Amino acid sequence: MTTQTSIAGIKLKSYVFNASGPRDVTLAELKKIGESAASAIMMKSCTIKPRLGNEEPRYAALPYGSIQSMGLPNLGYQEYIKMIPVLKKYDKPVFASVAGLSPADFPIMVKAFQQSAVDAIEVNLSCPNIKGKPQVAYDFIASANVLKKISRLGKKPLGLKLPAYCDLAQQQMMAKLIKKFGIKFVTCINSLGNCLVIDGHGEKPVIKPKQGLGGLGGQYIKPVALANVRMFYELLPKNINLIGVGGISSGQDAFEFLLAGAAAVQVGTAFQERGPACFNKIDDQLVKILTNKKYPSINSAKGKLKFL
Ligand code: RRO
Repeated sequence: MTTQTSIAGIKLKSYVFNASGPRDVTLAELKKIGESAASAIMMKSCTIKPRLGNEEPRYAALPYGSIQSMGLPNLGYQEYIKMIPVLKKYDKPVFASVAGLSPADFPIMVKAFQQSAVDAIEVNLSCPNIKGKPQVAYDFIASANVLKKISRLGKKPLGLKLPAYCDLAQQQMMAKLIKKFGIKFVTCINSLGNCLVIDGHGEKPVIKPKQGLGGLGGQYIKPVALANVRMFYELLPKNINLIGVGGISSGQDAFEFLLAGAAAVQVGTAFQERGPACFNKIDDQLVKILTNKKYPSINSAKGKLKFL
């Protein structure tokens, strides 16, 4: 039994790969993902120019996850384009991730990746950690403006990395845009933005940027991520694939996302904390669950959540 799956027609040898963010900024880090059991290589969200990111400390591990305000540290999109031929040698799909600092940045980067050998492009509309810049996908007019600029620049599938929505009306608005602009996959969810973790002993936040506000990840946000996958599974046609991310650290977590309707999952905090061995471990555990439950494939269990 395998957990092979596909996203926007791109074949993946397993259900599990890395989320954009942790351990995927440099070529050396991306090569380690290539060597691992991750079924694809997702690159760090990039900007037009290289960025060092926010001030340290900007990441803290927590009992059930993490909080961070990295601030988009990356090498600039042109460096990632140069890496693609090297990364393609690992015989797995390579995903680019683009995060414009202004609406005009998105078409420049999407066009360049459309002309590269990358397999698909995840458009990040949900970075919570750029000072003075709101998460684009909470503003549906701004989102439509970006999607209009990027939807016809080439044939490679475009996906959206979305923030957590906590109201069905928001998911309905976004689903309309996804359908209108031909988006082929949707990744739910980015870290839960602008959370505050306080070290009561020191009477301070645990990270420095934005007075301690940062994106919460890991087990804390799994119910939010599952709900977003499920609602988009119900709102979108079945040929638009969902990728689940948020609190996946075991095969059981991955199985829950599969029941909710995810075609694949990405691992963020658990990859940061445990390193590349996590991919094989999570996928192996998922295989055991599917075998015990007599599901012969990913597709046979996808979306099969039962109701009380
Ligand atoms: O780099 C970051 O601070 C960051 C990004 Br771009 C993102 O999309 N989500 C996140 O939690 N951190």
